Amino acid sequence: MQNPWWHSAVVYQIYPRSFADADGDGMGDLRGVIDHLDHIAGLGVDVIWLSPVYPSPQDDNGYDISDYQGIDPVFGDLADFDELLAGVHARGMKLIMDLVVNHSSDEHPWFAESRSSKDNPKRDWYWWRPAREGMQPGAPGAEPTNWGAAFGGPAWEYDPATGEYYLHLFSRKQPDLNWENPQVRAAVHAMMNWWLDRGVDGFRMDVINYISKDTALPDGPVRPGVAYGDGSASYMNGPRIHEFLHEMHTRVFAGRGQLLTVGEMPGVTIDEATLFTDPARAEVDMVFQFDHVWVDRGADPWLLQPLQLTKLKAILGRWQTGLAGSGWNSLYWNNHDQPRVVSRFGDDSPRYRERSAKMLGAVLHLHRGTPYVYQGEELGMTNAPFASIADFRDIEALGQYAQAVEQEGRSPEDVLTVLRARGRDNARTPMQWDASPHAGFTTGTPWLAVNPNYPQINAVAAVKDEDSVYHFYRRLIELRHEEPAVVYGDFRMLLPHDERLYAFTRTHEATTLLVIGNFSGETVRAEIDDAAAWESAELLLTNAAAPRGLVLEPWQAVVYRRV
Ligand code: TEU
Repeated sequence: MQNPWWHSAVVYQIYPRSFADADGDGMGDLRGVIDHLDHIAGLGVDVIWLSPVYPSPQDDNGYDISDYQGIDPVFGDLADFDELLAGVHARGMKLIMDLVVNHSSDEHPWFAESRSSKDNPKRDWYWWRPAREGMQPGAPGAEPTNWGAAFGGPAWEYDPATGEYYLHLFSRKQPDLNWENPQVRAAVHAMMNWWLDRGVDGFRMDVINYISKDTALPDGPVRPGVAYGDGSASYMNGPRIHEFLHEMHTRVFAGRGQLLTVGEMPGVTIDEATLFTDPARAEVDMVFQFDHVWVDRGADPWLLQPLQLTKLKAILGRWQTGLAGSGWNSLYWNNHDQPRVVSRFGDDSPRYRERSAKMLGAVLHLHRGTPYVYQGEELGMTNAPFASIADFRDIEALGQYAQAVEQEGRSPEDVLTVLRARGRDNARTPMQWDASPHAGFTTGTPWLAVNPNYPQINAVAAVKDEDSVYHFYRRLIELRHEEPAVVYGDFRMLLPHDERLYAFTRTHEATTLLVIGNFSGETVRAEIDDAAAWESAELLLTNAAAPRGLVLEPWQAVVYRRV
């Protein structure tokens, strides 16, 4: 079988709300994206993934959709969308859309019908349940299960009109769709086909491994100090998930060719991912796994864990080996849900910000899989200085803060410390285009404050400077397109017990690449086998002066090639 085109592709994610605001309302829009397409094309990426732009009450910044076949007026209209798609295609790139169908908005007409009465034909399109046996409907603790929602509070909302509860794994404005109902699946398939017919090139599928639930809906385990139970065993990789994804493939993707599908799958295991991405099973092309971004998450969610490099390497190494035979990895440090990687795993101080951002880029991009670049990552954008909870806008940060502080008695300072380090708004501060007010993102008032470091960190400065993070990412992407060993080389982890160096080789036919990243502020010698031969090999790429004798400067990355 011919290798799929996306094996050698790199994807760039746009979070439209924070990308570029052309009309001055403080929120990014499609015109802003159109205006900046050359910035993205200049990096050499192959695909753009657009976070949701559909009509939405914006309770979760567009991940709560009230019309799957339109564009929210905040972002523009379908004519703008068609112009954007044409602009992307004209530059030789593809565009994939976000598909958010585990849940809709509570303002979607489907849900309005569903909640209108118990015998409405769409009642069964969502998860409705009566109060817990023997409890007064609506009373505290009468929810059908003990599950907590991702954004704080219970996962069930009482609806007095019909005296029942509906399930929402995320906010109460994001009711879960009932995929058991074949009409729901058919409606989603029709909608997807409508977008593909319009010319889009695939989908990133939001929490797609949650769509199949154990219909018994049992209570989940409760951890000490936590207000609600964990229901995830009933919906992560649920009983019919493979059937639903294969059916979707058959009804939507089959015969279309040249698409890209990536399933976002919190809690997916390597064994499951092997099945999801086995081409012979026809489900999805690749998945986003979460093990490596949960590396610094401890048993207590409100205690900050420092990075343990050996653990990160063990996780990513396992995924490399696990999907080496069949299946395919996606590779990412950042997206709109994760803190900025240079602040998280690198050193965002002025001295080492650029160098560590490049090192992190090199390590990620030289793994086997399809790399994803999140807007601003190519500039080495950093976490934001949030002074207090009032500076956050994210429904997750606000909801979790309320539950932890008000219901669970956590100290506000502890919770804030974790939100500052890990909160999603770190990724959502506006894109830093230039040194003008609000970083050139908007002429109005931005919906979330621009990071005050924009006079130093911005796209104009980065594009001008040949040594910038931007140009380093451009070279990494170029290398993937030119060197088959980057795409297909077998992965071998070196120095698994080293807490400072991340080292591995990639071997394809006669070519071997050696990649070493120094995850520390110290100068470190890499004690690998065959060091002498590597020292005289071709140095393909580094982010500092060429090392002598495999001695790496703080945060240095080196890539050598031997043929
Ligand atoms: O995120 C899924 C998810 O698991 C999130 O809970 C995420 O891991 C967490 O917020 C990290 O702190 C997807 C979207 O990417 C996210 O933006 C949405 O809020 C969520 O689904 C609901 O649609």
